[in-house]
Amino acid sequence: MRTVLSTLTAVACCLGFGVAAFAADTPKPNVLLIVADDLGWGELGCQGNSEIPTPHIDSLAKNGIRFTSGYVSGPYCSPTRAGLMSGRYQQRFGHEFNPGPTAPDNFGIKQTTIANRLKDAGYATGMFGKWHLGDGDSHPLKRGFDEYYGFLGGAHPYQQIGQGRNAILRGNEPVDKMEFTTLDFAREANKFIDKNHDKPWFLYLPFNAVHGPMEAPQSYIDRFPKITDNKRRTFAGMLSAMDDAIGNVLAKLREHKLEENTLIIFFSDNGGPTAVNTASNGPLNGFKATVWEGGVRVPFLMQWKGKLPAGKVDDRLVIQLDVQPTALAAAGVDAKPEWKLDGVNLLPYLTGDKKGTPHDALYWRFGRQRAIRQGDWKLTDIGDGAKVFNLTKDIGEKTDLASQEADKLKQLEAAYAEWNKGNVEPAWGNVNRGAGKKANPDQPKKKKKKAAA
Ligand SMILES: [Ca+2]
Repeated sequence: MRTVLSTLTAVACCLGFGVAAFAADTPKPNVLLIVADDLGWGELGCQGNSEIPTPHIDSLAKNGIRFTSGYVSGPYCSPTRAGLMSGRYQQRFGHEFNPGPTAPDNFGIKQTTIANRLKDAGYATGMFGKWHLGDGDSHPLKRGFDEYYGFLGGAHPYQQIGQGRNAILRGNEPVDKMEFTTLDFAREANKFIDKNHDKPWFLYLPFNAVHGPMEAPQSYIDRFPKITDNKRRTFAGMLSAMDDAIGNVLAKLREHKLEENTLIIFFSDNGGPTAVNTASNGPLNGFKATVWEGGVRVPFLMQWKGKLPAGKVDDRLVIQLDVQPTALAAAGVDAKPEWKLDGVNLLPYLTGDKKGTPHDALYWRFGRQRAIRQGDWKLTDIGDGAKVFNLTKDIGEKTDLASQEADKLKQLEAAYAEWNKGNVEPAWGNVNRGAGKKANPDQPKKKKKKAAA
C-alpha cells in the first residue's frame, strides 16, 4: 500500500499537483502587481546602477528573485498591458499597437483578464494607475476590477487632474484635486489594503513613472544636486518618488503582517526611451518601440517571503505573460486549456519542483519588426532583415551571425513562422509603422541642418 501511495505521490508531483497543494495548505495569498512605465534594464540599484538609489525596489530582489532575462511581449505601453491582462500574446487578438492620439472605436481590451479570474476566485480586486486599454466595455471596472483610481490614456501630467476621459478618475468620476500621481496611486493602494487586509486581494499598481512628461516634486529633484543634467535630475526625482511610493505600499503590507502571504511582482512595461527620459538600457541595444533587447528586456522581480527563494538571480527566460498563470496557481485556480494562456506558471520552476526552463522560446511581432529568443540565441529583425545574435556572448546584439549560422537562422525562422500562425492582423495601426530606422516614435526628430548661409 505504501508503495502504491508513494507511486501516486510521485506521479502527482510529476503532474504538478505538488504546486496546487502548496497553494491549498495556506490561506489564499494576496497578489501585488507593480508595473513601472518606460524604466530601462540599466536602471535600479539591483540591476547594477547605483546613480539613483532605489532601496525599496531593490528589497524585492534581496527578498526574492531577480530575473536577468525578464521580458515583455511588446516594446511599448498598450500592447504589453494587453498581454499582461489577458495572459496571451496580444498579437493573438490584434492588440499589436498603441491606439495613437485618437483611439479608434474598436480600441480596447475585450479579453477576460487576470482581474476577472481572481475576482471569480473570491479576491477583492483593485487597480490604481495607468490603464491604456480602452474605455466603455474595456474600462477597468468592466474588466474585473472592483475599484479603480487612475487615468485611462497612455500618458498623464503628474500634478494636474487632466480633463475629459483622460482625467484622473475614481471609478467613473473625475477627481477634483490631487498631489502627484506616483504618490497618489500608492496612497489609494494603501487604502485598498487597509479595507481588504482580512481577505485575499489582487492589487494592480501600474505607475505612470517614469514615462514623460518629465515632472517631479522639487523636494525629490533636490535629492540629486550632483546630477548636473536637468532632464536626468528630474528623472532621478521621478524614479526616487516611485521607489518611495513602493516603499509606502511595502510598509503597509508589514503593518498588516501580510508580507509572507503576498506574492509581489515588479517589472517595467517596456525598455527605456533613453533620448526622451534618459532611462538607461545598460549594455542592451535599442530602446522602447524596438524589438532589440533594449525595447523588450526589462527589470523583472518577484518576491514571496517564505515561499520563494530569497536573494536569487535567475537567468531563465520569463515574460509578463507568466504573471497570470503564476498568480492563478498561487490562488489555487486551475487554468483551463480553453483560456489559451501563453504564459507559464513559474512557481514550480522557482521552488525547484520542476527542472528546466519555463519557455523554450519567446516571440515578438510589432508590425514589420519581429524577433524570437530561443536559449542563447536571438533573431532580431527591425524591418530591415533578419540578424542572428548569441546573447550569452553578445548581450548588446553587436555581432550579426546570420551568414555563419545559416542553420540556426533557418531554425529560428521556422519556429517564428510556426508561432506567427496563431496571430491575427493588427486591429488598428499601420503595420509599416515602427520599422527600421523610424523605429521609435518617441525619439526626438533630428533637426534639419540649416542650409549654408
Ligand atoms: Ca511604457
